[in-house]
Amino acid sequence: MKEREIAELFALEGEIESVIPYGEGHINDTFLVSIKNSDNKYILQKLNTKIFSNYRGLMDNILQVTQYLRDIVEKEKGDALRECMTLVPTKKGEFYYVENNSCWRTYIFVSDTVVYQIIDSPAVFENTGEAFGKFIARLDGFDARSLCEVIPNFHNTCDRYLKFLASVKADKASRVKTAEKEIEFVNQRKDMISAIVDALDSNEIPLRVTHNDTKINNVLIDKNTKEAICIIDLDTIMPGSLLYDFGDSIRSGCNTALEDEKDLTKVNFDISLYEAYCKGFLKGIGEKITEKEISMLHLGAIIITLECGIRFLTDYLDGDGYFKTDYPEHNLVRCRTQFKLVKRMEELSEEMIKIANNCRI
Ligand code: ADP
Ligand code: GN1
Ligand code: MG
Repeated sequence: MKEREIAELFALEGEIESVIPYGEGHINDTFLVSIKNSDNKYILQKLNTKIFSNYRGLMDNILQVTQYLRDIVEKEKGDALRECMTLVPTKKGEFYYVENNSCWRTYIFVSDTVVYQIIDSPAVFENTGEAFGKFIARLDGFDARSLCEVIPNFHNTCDRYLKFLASVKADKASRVKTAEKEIEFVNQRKDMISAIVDALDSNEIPLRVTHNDTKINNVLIDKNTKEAICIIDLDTIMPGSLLYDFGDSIRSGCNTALEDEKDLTKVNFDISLYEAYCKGFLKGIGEKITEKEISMLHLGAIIITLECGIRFLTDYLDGDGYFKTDYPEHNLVRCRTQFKLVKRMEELSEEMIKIANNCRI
């Protein structure tokens, strides 16, 4: 069935006008559904079931978490339809539709919002930090054991490194010779790769319910107030470390260029944006963060950026089966931007530590 016919299966209010591709995600297929003579809109998504093979567990996680957050927002007299993702059931009353191993779902579209691919204002980034900090704080009381691990070892940087080494060895797509510098960059950093995994294993930092994909285009910003009102892309919510959540927003938001910018002179790390995000994040999470976590925030940013670069590089070496690509070197280009950011953050790490300390409340 085509996406329009799929959209017809959901309990939408009104008659469908159009269903068009939407967004810039690397994994799922997203469509905007417009309704005739109405401002109502919906987001229809086809999950990538090759990546999310346990899509039933994934949808169950989302249902539980969105319900939990909705209750909190309602208690705080907020506007749950704008501040929480709302799944629309099918006409048969199910929250997703499965056909030929494809899984489709529909959310209410939150209108009058924008997403940023590049952050151009510290105020917006501070608001983004506050929203993600609050997200983790709100889920502090949620029982992590009731969530399934959607992608096992998703942010296990050690495991990502081992998979990378295996891909280098296999050289499936005969691309190793075109990425020697990048491979060397990773190997030079093998000693820092385990820092977060070790801290979790030794209980120095807590395992929490985290988002795990906190890049800047996964938060909706109110067009008028510029507040970060709704956190989206909930597919990877599962137990994890807040250091990765903090770090992934920094990786994407402090980059002065796009993730796939070919001209590396345009790729820089904006430390004033780092400060803005720290301020917002620490305000949003309040007293739920531990001292140890604060002392490791800069490491969260460096390690997730390295991890993301390793993932792009591994996918390049494997022949591009995971991330959507537009041309053969796309993943290598993405990997290079990440490694440039890692290098800049390493140079700035003392300053990053000071900033986090000064921003504590
Ligand atoms: P992906 O997993 O592929 O990144 P997302 O769930 O992040 O997919 O959605 C892709 C884009 O669709 C987002 O960046 C955002 O622009 C838009 N979007 C998703 N959900 C909503 C929503 N409920 N309201 C408004 N826009 C949305
Ligand atoms: C993917 O779906 P999207 O585009 O928000 C990926 C993230 C990466 C990101 C890099 C499930 O996120 O882990 O950090 O690309 N999501 C998954 O841009 O692998
Ligand atoms: Mg997304």
